[in-house]
Amino acid sequence: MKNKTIIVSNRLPLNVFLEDTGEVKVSPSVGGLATGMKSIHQNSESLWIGWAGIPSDEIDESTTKEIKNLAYNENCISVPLSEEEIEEYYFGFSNRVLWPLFHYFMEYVDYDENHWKTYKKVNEKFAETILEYLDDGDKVWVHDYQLLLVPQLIKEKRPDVSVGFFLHIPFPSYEIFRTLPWREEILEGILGADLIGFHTYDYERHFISSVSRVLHYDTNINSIHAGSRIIKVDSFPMGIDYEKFHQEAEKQKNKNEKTLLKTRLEQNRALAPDAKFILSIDRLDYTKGIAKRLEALEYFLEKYPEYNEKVRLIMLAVPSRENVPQYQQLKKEVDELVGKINGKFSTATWVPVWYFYRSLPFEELIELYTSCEIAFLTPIRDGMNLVAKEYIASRTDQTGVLILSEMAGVAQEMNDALLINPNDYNQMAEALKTALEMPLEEQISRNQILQKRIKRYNVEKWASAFMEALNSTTQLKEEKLTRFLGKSNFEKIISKFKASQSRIFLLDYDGTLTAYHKNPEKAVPSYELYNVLNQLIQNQVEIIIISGRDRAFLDRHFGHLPIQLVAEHGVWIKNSGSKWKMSQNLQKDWMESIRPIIENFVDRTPGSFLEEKEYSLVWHYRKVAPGLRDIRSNELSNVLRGLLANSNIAVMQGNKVLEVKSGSINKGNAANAFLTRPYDFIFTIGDDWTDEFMFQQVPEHAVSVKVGTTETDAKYFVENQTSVISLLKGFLVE
Ligand code: GDG
Repeated sequence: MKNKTIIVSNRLPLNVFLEDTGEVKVSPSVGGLATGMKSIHQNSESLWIGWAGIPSDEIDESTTKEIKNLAYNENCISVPLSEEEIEEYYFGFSNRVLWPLFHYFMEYVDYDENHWKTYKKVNEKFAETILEYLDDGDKVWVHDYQLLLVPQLIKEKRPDVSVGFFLHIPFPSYEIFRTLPWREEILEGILGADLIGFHTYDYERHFISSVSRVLHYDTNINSIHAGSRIIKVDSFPMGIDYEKFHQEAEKQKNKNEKTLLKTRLEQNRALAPDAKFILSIDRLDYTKGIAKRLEALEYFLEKYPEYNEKVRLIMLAVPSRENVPQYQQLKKEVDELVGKINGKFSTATWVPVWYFYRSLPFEELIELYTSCEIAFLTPIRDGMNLVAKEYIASRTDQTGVLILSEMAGVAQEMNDALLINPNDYNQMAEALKTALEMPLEEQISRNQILQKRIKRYNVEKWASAFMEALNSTTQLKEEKLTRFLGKSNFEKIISKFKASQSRIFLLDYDGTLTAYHKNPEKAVPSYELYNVLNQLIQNQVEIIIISGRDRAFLDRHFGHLPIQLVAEHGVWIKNSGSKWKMSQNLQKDWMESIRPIIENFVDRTPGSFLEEKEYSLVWHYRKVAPGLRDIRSNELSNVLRGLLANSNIAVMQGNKVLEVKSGSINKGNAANAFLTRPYDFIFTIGDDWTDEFMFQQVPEHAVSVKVGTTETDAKYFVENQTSVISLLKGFLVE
């Protein structure tokens, strides 16, 4: 059987109707997501998991079964949810916490511990259903803010499965996100995915910043290192089914029979042929800026009275989330504003706002798109805003002006629209005037550019780009798997170890034999570590600890053992029972001039400090705020490299440290100093950039192991520091 893709969203792409007779009717819905996924449905087997839209306690068992069967015919699996679950998971946590918070409406957020519990429970329910239908080799693509915990719930049970997650709404900045009481769980939930997609780079950036600040994971431009896993983060601006909109608009041009809406629109046009229609379409949602849009229109009509009777706002507000108090309040506010504006400006032959509070069939939606000379879309925040793309796609003659909020994700792709700040009435009023007066040639030239992009990067491209990116994370994983030092790779190594006569282990200390600690003095060896080192020694293993630490620290913790020590990356060497020796003649005079530069960075960078070793200076910046961390470490590294360009002093970037020291000193040279005898088993392990010198310089037959999953010259890798001791113990098994 072909591998399948499991698509998961809160709602199934189905309309389920219960007839008065009790008969159930199911028809596929034609929303943007369903269209986008069509190609994935067709190219591979696919299953869609979600709620069918009817609370399970409102229907009897046989109806539930019937819905299930009918949904299955459409390749859909329905997750039954009770009225209470919908109330608390969907209207509660999703739409009274996540939706307002992620759209920066903090004052609307209503935390309720029970709603959170139900959110978790429903996410678990979704995950259980997915796991039930999941076969080896399947991929899972989870959608949107109602299901943030699902990726992790899948990954925990099935780490082998590739999971993608796409967020359709904005991801807010860290300063907003950090206020969420369950911020860690939410982030960990999303991070169960191998690929996380957003509409824009800004949302991606905000997400990565929250992960690094809340969870302290290492992050890169578009990847996150969470323990052993590398998670890809990227932006995929969602497109529309361009041809569907364009063709319907084209079809309507040549059609004789008209809908009532179209007839009325034309009659109005005939009454005032030079008046223009301004379109506004959204779900009635406080994020869409509907009230401010009306106020901007009022301001415009006052400021430019010559446009009275020359414009009409046709406003379609689709009922949405009527159970949530803020939506009821907004409905009232909009009703009142429309009444106020119409009352204030209407004449015997003209009403400035035509207001529809309902949803329209697709055909009429297109009629609105094609009949209105201007689209006035002014969300306060919007993940993307597909209406903007649909309006442009429907303008077959390429006329029309799009006024668009710069706060909508779509604005980043639509520079040729008139971009406005939805909080600036004056700018919005001026944009209306510009739009009303814009020459046709300019409208056409702007729309040509817009159409070209929307046509090319349509919803199918969006879905396939996401799936391709998810597939490439899978390939990456497979490639990595061959170098992972798991059971099978270790078996090969241990047989060589057992057969060997002379054995040497070159071990890094921080991040390898012990975990990092905010205070380096507290990163001390555990009892377990001493134990395993002692046993290795008894097994005729020669042990060398090669560290960046100073002599005193290594003496304090390892001086009593019959092992050899290397301090300061190779400046000092100590054979067991002897004194410390310098590995070569080193200069110190450069330190005088470099010290004040680093001290200056310490003063300017809270959380950083300078460690002075005998022959090196180390700037530690682990505790510096992420973001500032990268800026300052790059800056200092550039300054120092510039100053030291013609000397043999090198600047080395370690794990959250910058070390300045003699260029000929590195762990590779230090390791080689011990490899004078022909050892038949050489083992070396380290976690850091500085350990790469060892991996590069040890002989070909050596077993080199990197701790962590970043790029390395080592032959193998283990997931993290916690697996190192058990790896070493593996050599002790008889
Ligand atoms: C979320 C994010 C993001 C509207 N009225 C009617 C109707 N519609 C259709 C439109 C459009 C869709 O609904 C609305 O999509 P938007 O993107 O504008 O907004 P949200 O519903 O808030 O969607 C948003 C989106 O997810 C996708 O990721 O862009 O930012 O908030 O397709 O055509 N369709 C019909 N009758 C109507 O009356 N038939």
